[in-house]
Amino acid sequence: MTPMQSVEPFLDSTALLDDPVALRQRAHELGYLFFPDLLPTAPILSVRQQVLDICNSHGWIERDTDLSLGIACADDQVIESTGDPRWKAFYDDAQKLRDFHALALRPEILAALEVLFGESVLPHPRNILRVIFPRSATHSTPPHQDHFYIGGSRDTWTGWFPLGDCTVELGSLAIVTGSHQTGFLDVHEAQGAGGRAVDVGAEDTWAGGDFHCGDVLLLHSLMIHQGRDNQTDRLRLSCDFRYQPRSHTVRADSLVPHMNWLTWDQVYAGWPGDDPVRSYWQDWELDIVERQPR
Ligand SMILES: O=C(O)CCC(=O)C(=O)O
Repeated sequence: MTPMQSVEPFLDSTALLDDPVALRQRAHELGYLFFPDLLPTAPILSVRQQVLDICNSHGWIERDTDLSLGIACADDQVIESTGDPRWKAFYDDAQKLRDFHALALRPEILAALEVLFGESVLPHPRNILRVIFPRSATHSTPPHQDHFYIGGSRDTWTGWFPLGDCTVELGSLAIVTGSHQTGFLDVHEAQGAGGRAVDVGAEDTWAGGDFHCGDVLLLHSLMIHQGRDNQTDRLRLSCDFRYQPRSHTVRADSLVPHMNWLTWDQVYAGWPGDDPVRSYWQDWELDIVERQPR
């Protein structure tokens, strides 16, 4: 984790949800919107339990412990960014969880984004789950801008929230307040999710803190942010969901399952045929562009 000299608490924007002009002004100034308790806890905790069940079936949970605590097995680690085949085996199972994908479509999140965008929302179906092992500090997500990975409209926003309570020690998310105004920055190779980082200034002011289950952080695609080190003995579970105004350009790879290891048919194989969470974007008129070689 890149050291952070000064970390302020997130500013609560809940009161602005009834005031589109003020909400957009806040989003423009800060590059993020924080909504404590935006989501009910029950659907989040249900997904948490389903993910932990999969973690357990892959041998990632310490024996004879309460599964709901997510205590990681003490003598092993599986890290997404290292190319460990055990990560792919786990992730293919997790991507098939219907309730995980349904979380990205929660009406509370879409309503907030509709106020922000002033138009209908395109939730990208490429939903991302992160499971961060303890003792993996060298692989904490480095400072980056999501636009590098998402492309398409710069007015794309990420919804980040943990599956359960997430203290700073468990490794919550931190952001450089206002950094979206610096534009799209050069990247260099780095360890951790994504494998690329941007430089941050030693004097930059960060925002961060503990997350309670149900808190949601929305951040602009140019906002610099990083994962904090997991200093506990537990797995840190979190979601990254992406959203953009529906009339804006979207890159084709934002519409396929994250990592592109599975097809939608494979993801949906065990879901009811008429489930509204399946292929919900297929009949929308979208401006889709192909990814250009870097
Ligand atoms: O959860 C994390 O550690 C960081 C995730 C993130 O920043 C991202 O996927 O863009």
